Amino acid sequence: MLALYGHPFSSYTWKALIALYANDTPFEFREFSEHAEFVGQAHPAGKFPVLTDGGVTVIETTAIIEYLAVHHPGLAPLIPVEASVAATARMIDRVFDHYVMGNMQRVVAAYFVDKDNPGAGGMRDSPDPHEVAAGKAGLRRAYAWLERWLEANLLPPNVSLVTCAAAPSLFYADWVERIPDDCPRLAALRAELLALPPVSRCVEEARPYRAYFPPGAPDRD
Ligand SMILES: N[C@@H](CCC(=O)N[C@@H](CS)C(=O)NCC(=O)O)C(=O)O
Repeated sequence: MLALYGHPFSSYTWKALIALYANDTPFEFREFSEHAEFVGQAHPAGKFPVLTDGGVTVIETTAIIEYLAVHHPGLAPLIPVEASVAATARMIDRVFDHYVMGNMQRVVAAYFVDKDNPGAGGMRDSPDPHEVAAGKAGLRRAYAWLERWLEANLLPPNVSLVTCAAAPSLFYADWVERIPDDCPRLAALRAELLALPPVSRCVEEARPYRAYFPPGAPDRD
């Protein structure tokens, strides 16, 4: 039996959940805080989600999705079958993780006393302005790159690694730095992704926790 250790409001937990929900893969959800020692040992930085499959432990969401595609395949081909499309999916997955999720997390972390250990030191009275500005600038640059890429390229069809990475990163990044009007393709992609059943399920399950979003969750979505 599969088990996923994570939190319903965590963007990277969504990344794994979308893959599991898309294929109706049976699994047990375990709140990471109730298994803090296990998660702390399982990942080199104590990060979640963590997937277990019997005696196998898989960390890092991209690897979790690759693992699910191999060992628990379903109707949604999480990794596109054609090798060149799969290579593109992996490239775009990296772009969303590093430059959208990464910069969104940088802004959020600016609100924590200990940004490397968010759960430990509590919240600052005011966020570190340099970190907020740098994270937002990084997001604007990533948005512009993605808009140009979407103008010239097609995303893999169906729910794939790209969907899993793009949906949570665009969902939360837009809360931190709104996708500007000159990125209409990216804004449309965010709306399309949020309408997908496995993604809207994550949005609804996370709704009760919105008050905890450090920069303040906007009254939409
Ligand atoms: N590269 C990791 C990133 C995971 C990650 O950043 N998880 C966040 C939750 S969304 C986390 O564990 N934060 C708590 C911490 O850093 O202590 C992955 O793809 O799984």
